[in-house]
Amino acid sequence: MPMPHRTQMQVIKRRLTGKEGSERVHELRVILHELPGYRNGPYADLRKWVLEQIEETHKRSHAIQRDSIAIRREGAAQVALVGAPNAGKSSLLHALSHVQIKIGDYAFTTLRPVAALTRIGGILVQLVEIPGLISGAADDRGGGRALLGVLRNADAIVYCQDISGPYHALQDVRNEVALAGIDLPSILAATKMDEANEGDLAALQAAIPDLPVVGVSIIDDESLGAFKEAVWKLTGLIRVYLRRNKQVDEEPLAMEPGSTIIDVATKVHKELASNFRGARIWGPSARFDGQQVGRDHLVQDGDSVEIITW
Ligand SMILES: Nc1nc2c(ncn2[C@@H]2O[C@H](COP(=O)(O)OP(=O)(O)OP(=O)(O)O)[C@@H](O)[C@H]2O)c(=O)[nH]1
Ligand SMILES: [Mg+2]
Repeated sequence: MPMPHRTQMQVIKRRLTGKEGSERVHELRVILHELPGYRNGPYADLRKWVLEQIEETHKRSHAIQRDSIAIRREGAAQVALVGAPNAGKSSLLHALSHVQIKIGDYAFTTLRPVAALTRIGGILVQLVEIPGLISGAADDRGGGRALLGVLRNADAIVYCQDISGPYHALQDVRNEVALAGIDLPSILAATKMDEANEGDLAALQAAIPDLPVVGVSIIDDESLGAFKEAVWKLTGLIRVYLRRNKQVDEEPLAMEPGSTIIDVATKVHKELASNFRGARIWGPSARFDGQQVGRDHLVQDGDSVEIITW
């Protein structure tokens, strides 16, 4: 004999307290399964109520998702590609990673942020295309608030501008980013450079003097390489290569700016740091190859380090 339906309702509500989204839907389905399957009467009403709750929970979680889009952070840094529709953001993302993404010769081909990993000098950096930032985005036009929310979490911005296109759309986008109070290290990628005329790049730099401009074309590998290096510089991170048994590791470590030798040792292994006796260094921060340095020596991008232990 099932318990009285009024008590049952209380029990159900208690079971649902604090549960939202898929967790709530799961619990509701379990409840539905447990309820006696009467077609009429209070238990039928209860079943109906549970079914409605499932529906409503779905609706609610979709509404929440529309307002905030989550991009899972991966890699050593997250760099956003931002620009007017059709500027070539997806094309860059595609050229620099293995992501399958729609590319179209029209505005708003991409509707939601898309993330992809690219390897720069052995370190993975996450690129995120932020599409559809239009005038009024900061006031949530075109779902702009959620898009700006993703942008706010990035470490840096690459603005994209079609080298042959008008500049005003980019100015609109920058305006929205400024209105949203987002201020991140930024550069400007002049895209589709294979279609540029002489003087275009200089004209763009003159029109937008506050952002360093780097030209890029997806059909020119050299320009893609230079673009990646510019993205790396933008992250501010430092690549440090370890030397072990006279061999230099192929994969560098990504260190925060201001890191010292002991930070490098700690990143490799806590034990290496606690047994630290000294280090030898090669590269930009070394006065000469193999210079002996102490734990507080500041490393620079491109250094290689041999840690000496007790
Ligand atoms: N010639 C040339 N065309 C390019 C280059 N990069 C992109 N395009 C073209 O520019 C158009 C737009 O490219 P997308 O990558 O879809 O642009 P998007 O900025 O992602 O556009 P939305 O997602 O609509 O905001 C497509 O027709 C691409 O083929 C390039 O380096 N050279
Ligand atoms: Mg796109």
